[in-house]
Amino acid sequence: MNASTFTTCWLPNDKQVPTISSLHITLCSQAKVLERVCLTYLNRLYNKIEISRTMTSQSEIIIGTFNETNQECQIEMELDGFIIRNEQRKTYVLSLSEQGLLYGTFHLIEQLQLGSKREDISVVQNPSTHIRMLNHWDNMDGTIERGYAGRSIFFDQDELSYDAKRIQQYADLLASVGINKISINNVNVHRVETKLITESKLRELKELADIFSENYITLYLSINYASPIELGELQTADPLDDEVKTWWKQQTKRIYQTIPGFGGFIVKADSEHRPGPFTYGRTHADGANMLAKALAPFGGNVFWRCFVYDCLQDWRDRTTDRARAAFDHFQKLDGEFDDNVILQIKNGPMDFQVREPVSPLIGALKATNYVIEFQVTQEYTGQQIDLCYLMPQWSEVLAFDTQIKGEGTTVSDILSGNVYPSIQTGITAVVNVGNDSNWTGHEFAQANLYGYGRLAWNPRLTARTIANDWVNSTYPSVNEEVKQMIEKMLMESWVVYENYTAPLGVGWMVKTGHHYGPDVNGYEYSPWGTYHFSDRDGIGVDRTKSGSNYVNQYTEPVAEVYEDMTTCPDELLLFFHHVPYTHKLHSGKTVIQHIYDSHFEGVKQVERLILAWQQSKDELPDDLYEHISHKLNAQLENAKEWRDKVNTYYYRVSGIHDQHDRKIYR
Ligand code: GCW
Repeated sequence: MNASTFTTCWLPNDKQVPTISSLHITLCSQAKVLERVCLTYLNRLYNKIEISRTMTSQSEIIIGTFNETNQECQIEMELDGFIIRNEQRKTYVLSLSEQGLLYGTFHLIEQLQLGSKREDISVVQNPSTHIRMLNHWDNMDGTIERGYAGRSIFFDQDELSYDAKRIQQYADLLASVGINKISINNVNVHRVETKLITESKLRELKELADIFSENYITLYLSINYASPIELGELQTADPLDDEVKTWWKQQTKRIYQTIPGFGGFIVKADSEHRPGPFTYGRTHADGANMLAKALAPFGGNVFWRCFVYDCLQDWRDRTTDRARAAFDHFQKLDGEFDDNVILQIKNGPMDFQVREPVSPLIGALKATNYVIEFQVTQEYTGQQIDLCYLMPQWSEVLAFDTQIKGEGTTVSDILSGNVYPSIQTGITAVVNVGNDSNWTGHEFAQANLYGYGRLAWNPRLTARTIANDWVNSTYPSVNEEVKQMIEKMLMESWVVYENYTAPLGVGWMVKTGHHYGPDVNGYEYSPWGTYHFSDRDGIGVDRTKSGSNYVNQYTEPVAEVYEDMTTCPDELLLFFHHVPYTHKLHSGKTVIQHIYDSHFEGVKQVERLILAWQQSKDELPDDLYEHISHKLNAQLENAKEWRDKVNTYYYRVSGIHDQHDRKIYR
């Protein structure tokens, strides 16, 4: 891997021509990272950078904590928040901590990159969430589970193998949007990866941990719940067994001896064939707390995933509903978890589909720490071949009103720790990065990585603001009109993707295994609990009182809204109800006509994206033009395949003609 073969994404790059003459920076803070960041990125915006350690009459930018700069902090600040203020032609970047100074410095760089005048920059920012994390699903053989951007940037051939320079740049990208925690290996911890917590591997990991920690990003590892057995040291992994407890305590102590700033463990237990406490008749609280107690003396945390469901379900069994599983397993354990256990809850009750309701577990846990888990990697949303900008989806999730404490109890309020104030909360996500030169496979998928960080920091930012900032920082030299076109492409893309894939919240219909492209009945008779129950009369899953009663996991009046077909939002209708094809939506269309219309429209929309892109050819760098054209053409093929398979399937089962008599294969 060659250090010069990757791009800097939204940070100023070395091709950029400096437009501003010179800049005098005074670094009152000793943090070495600040000097490096200024020299690397401000250097690309200014012809000449001078750095001094003490304030002089020349100082234009002064970076330091309130104490170091003798500036007053008049408002309440989070430790990692920052202030940028101008006084007598000097710009101060201020914080209570070095970490906050790094975020403030990156913010200043971004504002300058976006064209703001230094003297006009004035902000106070505090993050809404404490935990802003990324999870890699990288395997040590270099592959990435659900990765669509090349191979791992951390591992190869069962070894740790990375380009330190690239990792440093990655850490810069992440810190520039406020990410503060990272786990580097797949939650499915296989044989080789189980050894990551052993001594020789830990020594190798130390250097990697140091690169991240320079940017205030804490390193975590996914662990195998059955490690004591798999590493050949014990016969059991029973969390209540004294030998097991001692084993984990010793193992953890060794980890901290080698990597003092280690963050802790991510655990996927009793999920999709992974081992867990159920084997021993113990609860998930028993399992998580046992690990938490080993980590507690060192300040470490356990992220314990709630993606626990029966993946060996009999499709004939209509009493089991996978959507119920996380709530059924974890809600009853509320209050039983140690303080350093953080449950990790997927945003929806199923699995990162293009459209799902918000997981009812969010808000229902009142005395437990938790994070929501998003999927930046586009497993079910186009695999970084199809364009799908996910900020509109996540903003909707974060703004969802759970009504748990009356009207106005949004998901983001809960995750900010404002609803149950004493608990540690936040956001995590499965990342979309690999060793492709543009990091994310589809270059526009960088916007999902960037946007994830921005949204985790401030869930109230709009998807449009984030898209606008990303486009402007990433393509500073592209003309305004084209920038607006790219922004528009991003903003439409989620709905476009939804239009040509599974309709009205029913989900799945993907090819099995790799999950790209359509197979309407691919999962219909499988053990995975992912069905749409289409027959000649209708489609959808009855999750109301007359069905699985999943709706009852929501608080009133949310439950009632979903229970009642007349109030259930169209886009989630088939998630909650089984309806006849002739059922009329709020939009006035029948379900079957909606299926036809949205699938024809989805393909048209992709064609329009291609046309707009082609019309901008002259204004775009050749390599970017080619790269995106190639992706869009592949997306069009995929969209057509979805359109034709879904339309034909539903024409055949329903026998109902398209009102507009368009081409549906018989
Ligand atoms: O969506 C499913 C994926 C699995 C993944 C699992 C999980 C890491 O298909 O590949 O395993 O979710 O979240 O654990």
